[in-house]
Amino acid sequence: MVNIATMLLNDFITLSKNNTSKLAVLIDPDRQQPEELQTLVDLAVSCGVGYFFVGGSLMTDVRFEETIAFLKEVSSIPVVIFPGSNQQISSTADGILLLSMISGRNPELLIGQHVIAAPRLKASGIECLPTGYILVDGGRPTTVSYISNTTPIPADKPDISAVTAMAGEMLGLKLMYLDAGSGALNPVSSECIKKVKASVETPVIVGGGIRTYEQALEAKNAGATIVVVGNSLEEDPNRLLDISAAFQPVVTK
Ligand code: 1GP
Repeated sequence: MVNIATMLLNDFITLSKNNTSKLAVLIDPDRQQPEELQTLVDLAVSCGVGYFFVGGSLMTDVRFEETIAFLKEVSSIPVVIFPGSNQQISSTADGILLLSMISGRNPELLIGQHVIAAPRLKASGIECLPTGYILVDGGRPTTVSYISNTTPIPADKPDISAVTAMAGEMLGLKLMYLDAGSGALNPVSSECIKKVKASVETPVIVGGGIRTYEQALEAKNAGATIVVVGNSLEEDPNRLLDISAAFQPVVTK
């Protein structure tokens, strides 16, 4: 039997090899109003969104499970956990980004939390997508920079992000996630995305501070395999109509 999480990883790899991209909508159950979730799902389905990412930094267990169950019930868009803590594990999801925060030097986020989570992860049966999580300075402190107690990589030092990703790949990580942090003032630059993409074979996920069609298109054109948008859609789900247009196939006559 092919495990769905393996299928996800293979999908990401295929997208990356073909230099194509998909949009992921990040849902933070603590910030998403339950009554608006159905609207967002309907929009996501009609806009061809590739993935739902579910996670957050300050999450209650009940809302987490409820949100994943709801998403699985009402759509066939794959649900991927983007965990903010070792408590955010659910076998109902299709996969989990097992994040090692390789931009930082906090041992808890490099390996400590993973050791705590490992027995639950194994018992849950969910397959893990080993991901190098690279936090890049987004112009202001974010929840993730504060909670993780790490220093983001300077935005104007893309070479540091690139060699960090290289080391992560050499350690066996299968995906790289370049994140400016939720609500960042400035998204990760296209120069940084290009350098990381050129330095590794892995798919590259990019998020943090992407609020517009132009920013999404820029990340996509720089080589992002998955572009993640969260905050902007919490403010106005209808922005998805505009942002998702960056991922529509180009029609040529
Ligand atoms: C944050 O990459 C995600 O970890 C998405 O960021 O909420 O700013 O879109 P936004």
